[in-house]
Amino acid sequence: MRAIARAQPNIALIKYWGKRDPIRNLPAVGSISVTLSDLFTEMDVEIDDALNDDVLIVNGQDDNAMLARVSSCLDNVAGKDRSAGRVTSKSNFPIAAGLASSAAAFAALVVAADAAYGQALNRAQQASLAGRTSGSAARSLLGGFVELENHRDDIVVKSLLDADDWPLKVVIAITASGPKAVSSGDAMEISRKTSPFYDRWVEQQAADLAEARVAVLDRDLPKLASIAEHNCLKMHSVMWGSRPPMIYWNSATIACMQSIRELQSHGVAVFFTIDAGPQVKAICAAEDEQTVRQALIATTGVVEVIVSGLGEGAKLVTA
Ligand code: 2P0
Repeated sequence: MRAIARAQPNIALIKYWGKRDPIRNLPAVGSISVTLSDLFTEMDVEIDDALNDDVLIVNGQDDNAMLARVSSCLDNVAGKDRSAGRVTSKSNFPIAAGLASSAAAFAALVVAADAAYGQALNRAQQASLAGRTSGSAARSLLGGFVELENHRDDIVVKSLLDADDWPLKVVIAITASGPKAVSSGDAMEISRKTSPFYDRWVEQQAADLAEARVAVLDRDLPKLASIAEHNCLKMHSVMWGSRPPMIYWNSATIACMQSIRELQSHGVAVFFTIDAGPQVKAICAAEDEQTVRQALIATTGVVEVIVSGLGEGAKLVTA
């Protein structure tokens, strides 16, 4: 009747941007990500027959804005006839700031709800249900390097490499805190409906996925860097070409990209990726972590730097 699960956010190296079916939340494209180890969200789901409606508490406060998505996720796991649940969420990192907090939250929620409501789902079913609420959440069900494949009526997540097989570091430069102006889900739909670059983006994704998949399996950092930066900037070009345009960057975002270019020109194996927010994620070999961290801390406008290794998929903490 009560279960707690923990999940880590994931950072896409080949991005999910766009929905082919907004009702079932099926993505227009596949994606490849790394699951982090040091940032996490814990979801505590307690079934309570005394409650008339679900309750959501996020980091100690009632959260009515997210409640509808949480309830719909619980419905997906346990059916609409289920008892109401009290859901308590805690994260050790800023939420709604482009750090994939919804991915960690809904991955953990599905795993906790599955145990609390006694559904005994397998990992593939959990990933599919997490993806219905938040496309990127499906990837946090697995650890290390994960590919999300688009199948006819569903998504399928696969592990490409475990975290220990290629223990890269992710150095995250926080350039602004606070929630974003346009949610990723809304921004994707604006892109699909208005960006002249959207169709080309979707068309080219299979080739980007193939190139990145080989780079991951070969543990080839320069090759992965080249395709990941290309794919990231292409996604942002789709947003910039939308009406209204969506620009998630600030001046520090660009300064961080320049710092990373500078490191690359000195032979440091590092690359950047940026999601629907102003933060910059630098991915590098473990031995370059300190160099990359110092360069980003010294970059104008960077408020904080968080470093994470790669970690495991979502798991139950207690049942
Ligand atoms: C990604 N993002 O692949 C991309 C890159 C943001 C930029 O997946 O609408 O919050 O809930 O399915 O999962 C963020 O999207 O979107 C995202 P919904 P979600 O990580």
